[in-house]
Amino acid sequence: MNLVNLFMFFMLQFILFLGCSSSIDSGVRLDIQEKHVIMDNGIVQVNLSNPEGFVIGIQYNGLDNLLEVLNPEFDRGYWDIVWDQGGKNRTKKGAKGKGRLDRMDTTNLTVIVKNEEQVELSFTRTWNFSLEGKLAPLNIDKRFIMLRGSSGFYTYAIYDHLKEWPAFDLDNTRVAFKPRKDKFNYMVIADDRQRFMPLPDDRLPGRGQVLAYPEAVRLVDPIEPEFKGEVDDKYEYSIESRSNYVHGWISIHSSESNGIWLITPSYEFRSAGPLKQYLASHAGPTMLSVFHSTHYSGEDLIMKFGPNESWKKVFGPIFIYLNSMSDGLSPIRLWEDAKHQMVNEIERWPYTFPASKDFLSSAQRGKVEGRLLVRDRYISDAFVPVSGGYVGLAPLGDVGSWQREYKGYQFWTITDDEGYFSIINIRPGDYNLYSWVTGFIGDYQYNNVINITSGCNINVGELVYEPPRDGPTLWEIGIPDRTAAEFYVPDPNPLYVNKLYVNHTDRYRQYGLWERYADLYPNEDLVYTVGISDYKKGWFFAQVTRKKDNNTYQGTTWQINFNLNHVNINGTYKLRLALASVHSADLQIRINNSNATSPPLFSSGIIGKENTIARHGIHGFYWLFNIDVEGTILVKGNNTIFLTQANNNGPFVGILYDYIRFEGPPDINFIKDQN
Ligand SMILES: *[C@@H]1O[C@H](CO)[C@@H](O)[C@H](O)[C@H]1NC(C)=O
Ligand SMILES: *[C@@H]1O[C@H](CO)[C@@H](O)[C@H](O)[C@H]1NC(C)=O
Ligand SMILES: *[C@@H]1O[C@H](CO)[C@@H](O)[C@H](O)[C@H]1NC(C)=O
Ligand SMILES: *[C@@H]1O[C@H](CO)[C@@H](O)[C@H](O)[C@H]1NC(C)=O
Ligand SMILES: *[C@@H]1O[C@H](CO)[C@@H](O)[C@H](O)[C@H]1NC(C)=O
Ligand SMILES: *[C@@H]1O[C@H](CO)[C@@H](O)[C@H](O)[C@H]1NC(C)=O
Ligand SMILES: *[C@@H]1O[C@H](CO)[C@@H](O)[C@H](O)[C@H]1NC(C)=O
Ligand SMILES: *[C@@H]1O[C@H](CO)[C@@H](O)[C@H](O)[C@H]1NC(C)=O
Ligand SMILES: *[C@@H]1O[C@H](CO)[C@@H](O)[C@H](O)[C@H]1NC(C)=O
Ligand SMILES: *[C@@H]1O[C@H](CO)[C@@H](O)[C@H](O)[C@H]1NC(C)=O
Ligand SMILES: *[C@@H]1O[C@H](CO)[C@@H](O)[C@H](O)[C@H]1NC(C)=O
Ligand SMILES: CC(=O)N[C@H]1CO[C@H](CO)[C@@H](O)[C@@H]1O
Repeated sequence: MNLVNLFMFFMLQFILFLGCSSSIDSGVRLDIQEKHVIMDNGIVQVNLSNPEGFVIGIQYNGLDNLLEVLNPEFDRGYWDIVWDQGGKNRTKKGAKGKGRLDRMDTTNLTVIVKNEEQVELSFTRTWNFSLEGKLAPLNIDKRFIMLRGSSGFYTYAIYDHLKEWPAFDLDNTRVAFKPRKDKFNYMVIADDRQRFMPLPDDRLPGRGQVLAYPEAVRLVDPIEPEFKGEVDDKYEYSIESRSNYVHGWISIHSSESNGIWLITPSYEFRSAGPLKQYLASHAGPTMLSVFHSTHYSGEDLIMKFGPNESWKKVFGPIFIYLNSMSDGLSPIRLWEDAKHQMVNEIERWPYTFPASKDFLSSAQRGKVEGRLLVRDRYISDAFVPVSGGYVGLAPLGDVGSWQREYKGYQFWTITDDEGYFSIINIRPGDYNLYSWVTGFIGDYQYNNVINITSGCNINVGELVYEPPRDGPTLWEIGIPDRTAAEFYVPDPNPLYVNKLYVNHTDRYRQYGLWERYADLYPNEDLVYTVGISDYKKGWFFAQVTRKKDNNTYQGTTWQINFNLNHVNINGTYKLRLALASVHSADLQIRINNSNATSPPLFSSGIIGKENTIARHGIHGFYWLFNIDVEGTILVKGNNTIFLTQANNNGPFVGILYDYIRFEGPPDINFIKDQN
């Protein structure tokens, strides 16, 4: 770095610093009016409606309001739930029924903390039986916190369902912010996922043309001509929980830039573990912190509460962070600054300042540590330390149940190079310990229940994961990594491009790839020959239906050809099918039998409601099928496995494979040699 660059660097740091806290530090002030309440620390001023608890204004850096002033006050910054009555009383059936949207407007404001260092407000509403069928049977407590010298504010909420209250379903819950569209034009959700965004107006009839579903719009006459011809679809911007710590918007105009960011320092309160995908930011401009949803999952993730079931959960706190720059240089530095702030917030987790007794401090939480080894005897007899494996505590359940779990909290970490892990800040309670390891199939679960108490430090010692395995690998297709990303992902139809994902590692996020299968395989289905085909090119990432001219769809049958030099007719072979996602798929497997109406060796029945294909996901839920193949149906020489996806009900039906393995019969000599 030469001197000029060094000087520029310090100038930028200085300007950023100025932008964040240039005002006089006068502590936090609170001004309660009849219809609204203002929290103000001299840096940020937040205006909330009283008593509904909507964020109606964020004043910052000389801007009167960062939120969309054209929207009604309830549609700028708010918590919401989508819910329905439980069991037979549900009015909208299934994942397609949207439930009822409730913006969680509250009826009572209480000042919890008020001093120069901190203000904490509580907006509550209390349920009783006179509200049955009208409001979700929940007591709601929405909190807003402002700290001295802080360039932003926090929000969290406590949902409480009492035991004697009626059954109900909770489909979705989140916090939403709508920054103003005349300012915020550049969206950042990751280092390699950021772009100038179209306006909401561009999506309207005349400017936008709705594609296969309303969320996907082709921009035919956008206000900014540079977006013409692109597809805008919020699902192209979803993020896995494990990567969803900060995202937001920058206003890039002339010399002045502001950033507004959602920082989520922990995903302990989000449903369904590290791999669950959530919406984040998208055209609007919209900025969401989603805690629970059915996206990429379906009905299994409708939260269901039965009669006589009590439940209480704390969502958040999350931090709404604001930053600014006035030097006219690269505004992308606001993203770098937001990431620094994210690191600060993660380091301070669990926060010390929230006043609710339901949010637990670090001292009230416990710790689990140990070491994870993997042993797959047909690869190596050794106990191999797992590097980069996910280890987590989640409520009690079966193997792999964490991916469908939503009522409790989950605490995950990643093993180091030697396999050691340490999970800190776990809320007291009973948990199972779960894990999965990239490169190996299946799920690990520790035998014992782990009882976390305040201040506990439990060492579970060395845990050994022995993945499902009966015999040596005869052949395999793909990588066991719970995604279909390693397979062939086609280029999009030139009519449906999002320029962000051209030449991008996430090329699967393009719209309409499901139609590319029929372009590549107009009549004959995919045939894969072991030893000759390359799965990176020869295995289409999704087994989708094929559209015919008359707007009907066909199921498809893929073939895997493989050669056996000898067959043990007395032995049992094993076909392992790991799936990365399914949607209304009916998978039938036949071996050396091309008659698609004859009884299959294996049939899944119709499974999955994940809607991953339409949502441009590369995975949904993880599925593993282990199928016995008797040696008597195999032949020396060429054999064929027929994979039929029989359901032809529309374009979004199908299967994303993760990994396929064919194992020989257990090798007696092999086992003897090893022991
Ligand atoms: C807060 O919002 C209300 C309603 O829009 C408005 O009347 C009031 O002036 C705002 N207060 C401040 C300090 O911006
Ligand atoms: C509002 O909250 C305060 C403090 O908790 C309580 O005294 C008051 O009764 C509540 N009012 C209503 C209408 O619930
Ligand atoms: C039940 O809730 C309604 C609406 O908030 C309220 O008007 C009513 O007073 C409540 N009834 C009781 C018994 O608390
Ligand atoms: C359905 O609603 C009725 C009337 O409110 C109630 O008595 C019944 O318990 C509810 N059933 C379920 C399954 O929640
Ligand atoms: C709910 O609790 C009541 C009272 O304890 C009991 O009579 C009823 O059977 C319970 N219902 C269910 C579905 O457990
Ligand atoms: C876990 O510990 C708590 C507190 O000591 C206790 O109440 C609970 O019964 C324990 N659970 C189990 C399964 O041991
Ligand atoms: C994509 O990458 C190729 C090869 O690196 C390059 O030739 C092409 O111009 C790139 N396309 C775009 C749109 O960036
Ligand atoms: C659609 O066309 C296919 C042949 O491409 C034919 O088998 C099928 O019967 C047709 N379906 C309808 C509903 O016309
Ligand atoms: C299969 O089992 C039969 C009866 O036990 C035996 O006679 C035959 O040798 C076995 N064949 C092979 C290939 O192991
Ligand atoms: C296919 O299997 C069905 C059901 O087993 C049978 O009725 C039919 O004759 C078979 N077709 C052929 C060509 O073998
Ligand atoms: C077996 O399959 C291979 C690869 O597809 C092919 O080259 C060979 O001709 C086949 N042999 C027989 C006997 O069909
Ligand atoms: C013994 C047997 O049925 N072999 C069949 C295995 O599958 C291939 C492909 O359908 C057939 O050609 C073989 O005859």
